[in-house]
Amino acid sequence: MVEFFGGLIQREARSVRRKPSPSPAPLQSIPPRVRRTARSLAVLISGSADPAFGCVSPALEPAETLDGLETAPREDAMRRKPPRTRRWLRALSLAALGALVLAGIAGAANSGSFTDRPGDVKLAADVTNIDVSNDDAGTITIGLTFGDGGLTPGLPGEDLGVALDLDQNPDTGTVYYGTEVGFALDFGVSGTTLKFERAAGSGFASAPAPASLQGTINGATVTFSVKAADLGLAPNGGFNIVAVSESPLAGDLGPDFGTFNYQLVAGTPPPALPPDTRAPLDHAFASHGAHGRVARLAYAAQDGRGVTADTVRVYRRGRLLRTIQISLSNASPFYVYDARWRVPRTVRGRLRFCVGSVDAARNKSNSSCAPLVIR
Ligand SMILES: [Ca+2]
Ligand SMILES: [Ca+2]
Ligand SMILES: [Ca+2]
Repeated sequence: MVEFFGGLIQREARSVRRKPSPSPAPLQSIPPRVRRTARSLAVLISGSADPAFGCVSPALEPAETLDGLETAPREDAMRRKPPRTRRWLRALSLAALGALVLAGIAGAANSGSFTDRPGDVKLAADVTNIDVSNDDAGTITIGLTFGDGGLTPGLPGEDLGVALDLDQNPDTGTVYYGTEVGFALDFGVSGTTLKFERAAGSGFASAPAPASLQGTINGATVTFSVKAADLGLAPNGGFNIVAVSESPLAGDLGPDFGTFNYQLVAGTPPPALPPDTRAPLDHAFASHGAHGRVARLAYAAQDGRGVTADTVRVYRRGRLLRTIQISLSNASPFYVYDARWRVPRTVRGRLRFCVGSVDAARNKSNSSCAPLVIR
């Protein structure tokens, strides 16, 4: 079992409608899929050998209230085809360039600023800015700034950090957008620790931290620094980054969907993606409901590129009771989603449901099944 960001945290069960992703354009018209917090990260872990980065609970927006969800006619929609629910570049300074020329090495300096919406989470530290820079000595600095709307950063139980896709390939590394390493400050009751993890299979495993890795918190800013070479990055390399803020109750990702790209040398384009040959990894989680009411069937569809179409099937003994299909749309590998099913009044007892997905390249996932108890 593997943990990340302080490990397995019992989470508050609540549902929100997933906000529409700002990208890519063809998916914008697809109604949002519904997600919810993991009831327990331990569930996610125990569902497979896949270690979890952590399930970040959703960011509530005013338009995404629970009440709105409950009254929305989700079931009818589901019956048909239900929804699941800048960097700026700084040119090399002349001084740095001169130093490089003199030293004869391919070093460089650059910086970039990325933003995440302020006010999109209440019960975790609210990621607002991710500032990345690197100097000509090969040190990368990552600053995370948190807004006023969420929890104070650094409270016990919080984990604040980043995951990096070091080869800029979402199809390698973990299912969490293809990240190869993650590091975070883990704020515990007995002190703060700097955690470091590497990809192990589709998830993360604790690993010795690079000697150069440092992490500090100062007010509303968490700052990490590490030598690019210690991460295996070439002097002209780059990476994709996602910031992760977790509390025992909720979480925030920056960006909310996908990753930001950063290049050590200004103006370098990220490498072209090879064809996607990696299938999504699905997990069904034990769920429950009541007859005559809408049951929420919890699952994760984890694809490195974060786009899946899902099929959820409900069985009683060997008999198929219902098939719920979710159109191809953004699916964050950090989230647990709900498929909603209005349970017929006559159905109760121990059922079972299974989930499987395909990604945009039609790679097919495993099938994962879990108990569904209807009272
Ligand atoms: Ca935010
Ligand atoms: Ca990767
Ligand atoms: Ca894939």
